[in-house]
Amino acid sequence: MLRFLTSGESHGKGLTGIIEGIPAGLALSSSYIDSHLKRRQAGYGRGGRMKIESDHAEILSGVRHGLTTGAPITLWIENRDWKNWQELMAVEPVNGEVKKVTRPRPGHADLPGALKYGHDDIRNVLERSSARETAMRVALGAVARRFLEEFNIQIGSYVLSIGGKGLSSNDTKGFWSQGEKLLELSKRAELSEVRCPDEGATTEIKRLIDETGEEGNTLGGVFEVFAVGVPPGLGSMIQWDRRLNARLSMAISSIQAIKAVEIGGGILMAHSKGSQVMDEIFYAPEKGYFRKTNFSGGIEGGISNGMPIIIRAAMKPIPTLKKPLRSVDILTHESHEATYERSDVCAVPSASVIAEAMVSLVIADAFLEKFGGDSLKEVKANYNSYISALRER
Ligand code: EPS
Repeated sequence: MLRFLTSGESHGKGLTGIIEGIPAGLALSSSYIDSHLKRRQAGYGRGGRMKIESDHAEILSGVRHGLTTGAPITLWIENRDWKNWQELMAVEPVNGEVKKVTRPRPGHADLPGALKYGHDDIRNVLERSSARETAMRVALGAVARRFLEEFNIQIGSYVLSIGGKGLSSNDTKGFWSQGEKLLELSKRAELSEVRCPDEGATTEIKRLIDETGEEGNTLGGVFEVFAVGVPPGLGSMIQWDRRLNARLSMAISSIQAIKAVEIGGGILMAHSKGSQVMDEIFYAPEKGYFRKTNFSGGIEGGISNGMPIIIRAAMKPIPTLKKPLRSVDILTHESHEATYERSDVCAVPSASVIAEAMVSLVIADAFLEKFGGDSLKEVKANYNSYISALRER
């Protein structure tokens, strides 16, 4: 129902995104999108690039007089750094030799990308594999989020740990069934430089980031992302690719450097007995069916069950190391240290904001599949009729 594409290189002129399927009549402004772009750019441990960029999304189509028209929405984010890369990244052929990147970074797309596309200059790979692209994902995700807000669906996140320091899912599992508590954790995370809701953990993590940066090393970490207010009935058990958990896992796992995704209790459930982690079902006339725990993470049989959706993801350390690892030059096959230009020590806080964007896009897509319509008014009518029918069940 909702399709989107991004394009653009890390040090090219900028990033373009197109999203199609957002109904007509939704209020949308670039300042709203920019507020989420700003959240992605924050985070202790980012490198010099973030001091150069100050992301702004220009809306090029699909919005007129502040409201969506139903047409594809095109967004544009300029790369401020492009001015320093104009010759290296020129579209037209340039005179003279351009310095090639030939020493792939272990853990990066560099080598497999160069082999796959037949490049002898790894720049042709790294420019697109770069996480710069996620600026556009966050912009497109903000459009989806704006749509979901109309239905009181709220998406948030918080970092649990970085480099093994901080919190674990044991500290948050008691909150998974309580939407208000999750929103509170996410609000607290906004105040932390590493998006961790715990002050002590924030201090400890910042210290670790400093020490690791001094060593020329990098860090990964774990975050949780959630959606509160999702009605029961999104996704389906009838086909593998319609299962909501599968769609969310793919979306999160597509974020650069993400190596694991868990839904709700995830791996913890594999170490427990059934009676400990199946969320027992209760009913109260004023709120319908409900659970007191949420190990299923709001999804059973690939379908949302009305409880908060909880996802945990693990990001590996950034593969660009100031103190480079051993590699092989792809032109000479000689052993060399991997290339290093500039990088971040840690980008886990940004990754949690990017995951919010991906969750917004997937949930908006599943929502439109269930309640689809060409105008916001039509979607609202479909949604309201389903919700009233649910109350009678
Ligand atoms: C990135 C490397 C760094 C990051 C960049 C992602 O950029 P540079 O090579 O220009 O120093 O800062 O992230 C962003 C530009 C961004 O907007 O998040 C990489 O290799 O993935």
